Amino acid sequence: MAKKKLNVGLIGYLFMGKAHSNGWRQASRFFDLKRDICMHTICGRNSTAVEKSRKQYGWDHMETDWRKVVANPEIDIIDINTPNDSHAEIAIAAAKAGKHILCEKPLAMNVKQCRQMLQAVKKSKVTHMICHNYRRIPAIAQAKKMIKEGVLGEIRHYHARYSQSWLVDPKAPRLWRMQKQYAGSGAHGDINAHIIDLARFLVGEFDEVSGQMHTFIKQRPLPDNPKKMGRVSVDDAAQFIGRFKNGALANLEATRFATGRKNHIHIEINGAKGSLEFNLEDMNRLKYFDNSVPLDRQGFSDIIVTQQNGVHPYVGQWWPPGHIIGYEHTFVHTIADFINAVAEGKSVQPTFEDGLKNQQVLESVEKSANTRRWVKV
Ligand code: SOE
Repeated sequence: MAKKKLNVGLIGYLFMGKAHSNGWRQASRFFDLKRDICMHTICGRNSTAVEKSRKQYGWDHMETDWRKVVANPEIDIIDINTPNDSHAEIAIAAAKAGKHILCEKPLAMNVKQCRQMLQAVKKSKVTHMICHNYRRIPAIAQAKKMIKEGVLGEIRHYHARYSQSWLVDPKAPRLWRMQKQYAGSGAHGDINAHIIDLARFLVGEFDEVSGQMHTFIKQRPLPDNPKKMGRVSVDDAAQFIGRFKNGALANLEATRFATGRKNHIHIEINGAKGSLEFNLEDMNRLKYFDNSVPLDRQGFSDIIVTQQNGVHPYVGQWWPPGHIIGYEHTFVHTIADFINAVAEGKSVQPTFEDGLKNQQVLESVEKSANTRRWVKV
């Protein structure tokens, strides 16, 4: 019997719209899905650009008004890839219309909006997921498995840095990501959000934080009129230390000014029995230090996370051992798990509750930076 198909409406067609379109296209080709996916409608404000994306990414229909996609009874799933200030409005309307929702990070502009979104999806009993795609990097999923098995013992340190350099050039235009009214925050909500999510995924919940946020370049050329300058109203970099509820210590930094680092996540987790190290620029490897190895042969082993038959997570669905995968595969993994959760009426992490908890950490750091004191999350 043919599997019931799920019609998807994608809101937002730029970078994340492209990454998610690839995910919707590839998921059924590499994973056993419990439902067929129909790439029904792609939506964005610029009709010429959206039509070009519709053709290129392979969507059946295009729309310029997200409200029409949400109101369309044919649509089962709404995938939100718009600037942060519209996430809440779209998600709450989609939940009220009974749509299952995948939403890009950060979930919303603030904790208040996150609570409203969570309340709406719980009331509608729809499946809800925030797209923290890095949880589904095979090496990260492998790290989670090893930590869960107790391989590291009691965790003492989570040290993570997410570093980019796309704003080092003062001539880089002032996009929506640099305007508080559209983005909520800068590097903090955009990329600290990712390493905060991985901290919660791999180590546990935050208890208290102390942070600082900084804007290096305070004026930038406007995108549509480079002769005019506009104020940058968000952080270029955000750092914080913290304590987890389980006693581990946290040290996180997100920056768009790490000259030379294009999209670099470095994570090191130190436990009583061993350590793990991960580098997104070398994302198929996981470094592992086993403290039980005799002293004369100790060292970080270099696990290439590409084994098949479930030995390593996700990666076996693609190619034989050693044939590595990339950034775009993490969206395919996320969407495959989301579709199967929708099909089974189950919850799939990270949920909007994870998005709310992430926002609580983000806001606590911002409060600490503004008051220059420790803040309980
Ligand atoms: C920009 O910093 C960005 O596109 C983030 O918004 C994404 O979440 C990250 O995966 C890549 O960089």
